[in-house]
Amino acid sequence: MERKQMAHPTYLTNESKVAEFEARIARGEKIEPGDWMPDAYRKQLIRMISQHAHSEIVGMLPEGAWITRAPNLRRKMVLLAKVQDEAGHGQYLYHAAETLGVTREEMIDALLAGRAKYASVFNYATLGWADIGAIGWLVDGAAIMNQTMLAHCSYGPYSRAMVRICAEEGFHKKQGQEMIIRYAQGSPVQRRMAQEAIDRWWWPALMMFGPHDNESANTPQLVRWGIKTKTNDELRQEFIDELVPALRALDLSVPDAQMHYDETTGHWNGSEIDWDEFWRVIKGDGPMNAARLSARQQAHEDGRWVREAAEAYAAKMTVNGRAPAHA
Ligand code: FAQ
Repeated sequence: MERKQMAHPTYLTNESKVAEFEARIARGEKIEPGDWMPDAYRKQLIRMISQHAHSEIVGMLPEGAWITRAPNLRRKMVLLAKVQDEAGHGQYLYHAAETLGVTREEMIDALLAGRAKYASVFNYATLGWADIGAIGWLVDGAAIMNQTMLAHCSYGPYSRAMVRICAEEGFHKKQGQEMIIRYAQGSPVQRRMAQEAIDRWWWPALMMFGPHDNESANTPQLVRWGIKTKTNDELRQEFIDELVPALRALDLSVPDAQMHYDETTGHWNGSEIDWDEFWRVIKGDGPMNAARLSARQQAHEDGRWVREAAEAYAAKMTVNGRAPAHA
């Protein structure tokens, strides 16, 4: 389909450009990289997409720790494929952010210097094998809820990346759910493993959706510009309403004694998230923040020779105008 020409005559005032930009969003048109956009829209997208990319990359660490300890070949292959998928998601997202004018080096530097945020959930430890199942079902499940919404966002490259990522995340969630179902129906030890994993990951998964709407500084602008079409609390409630009955059907529980079904609203309601813990983890003081950052710094250092080799190869290509001959 032919896209609308977005070049703006220079006589247009900023307000009229914003009005036209917002009218495009209201008509459901996608904003594409070369199109005019308010600075704040560009900044919000760079912030969100780069944080999202970092989350995919750091998110490989808790699960990656179990690749060598997977209990059988099938589980090992599935886990390897999943972790590899997350690396791919990080790549799509860094590319999507680059279309907005930020460089990959700037984003990676911010992550490695500890200036960039990434999803708080990845600052918790995977203490048992069933945590791999709980991450798939709860963490990927929460990520999908948020990303299904983002697949409809107003920025073309981000929304298209989300379509692809959600298709893969769907399998991630299913493998985790299948694992927990198996263990819930298995031996008493397996049931205990599954319950302990749910207990560990329930609250961090709920925190993934971000602060309550009245504390969420970015939501009004993101909703106004069609980046978010649902709020943090709306998505968190959808997640709770899906997960609580599904876990109860397996005779598993969530670690919240207050969790109950409210007949009048038709929703499951529990107790309040520990917001002090949430902000502490985001500010760098979670159980695994230091370990995650140093693992990424080490990986970057270990990859230095690859970057240098690629640069040397590219420089030689530029000098000769053709690929260097292989000895
Ligand atoms: N963790 O004003 P709001 C995955 C920050 S992908 C850390 O409400 P907003 C795949 C927030 O950035 C998971 N920081 O912010 C996978 C803001 O800080 P800033 C990642 C958080 O943007 C699965 C401040 O708090 N998904 O899991 C968190 O409106 C398994 C105020 O918050 C995405 O990134 C948090 N939980 O809403 C991989 C999706 N919550 O920048 C491996 C895209 C809030 O102003 C294994 N992002 N903050 O200094 C989003 O949808 C949104 O950015 C939210 C936050 C919903 C995360």
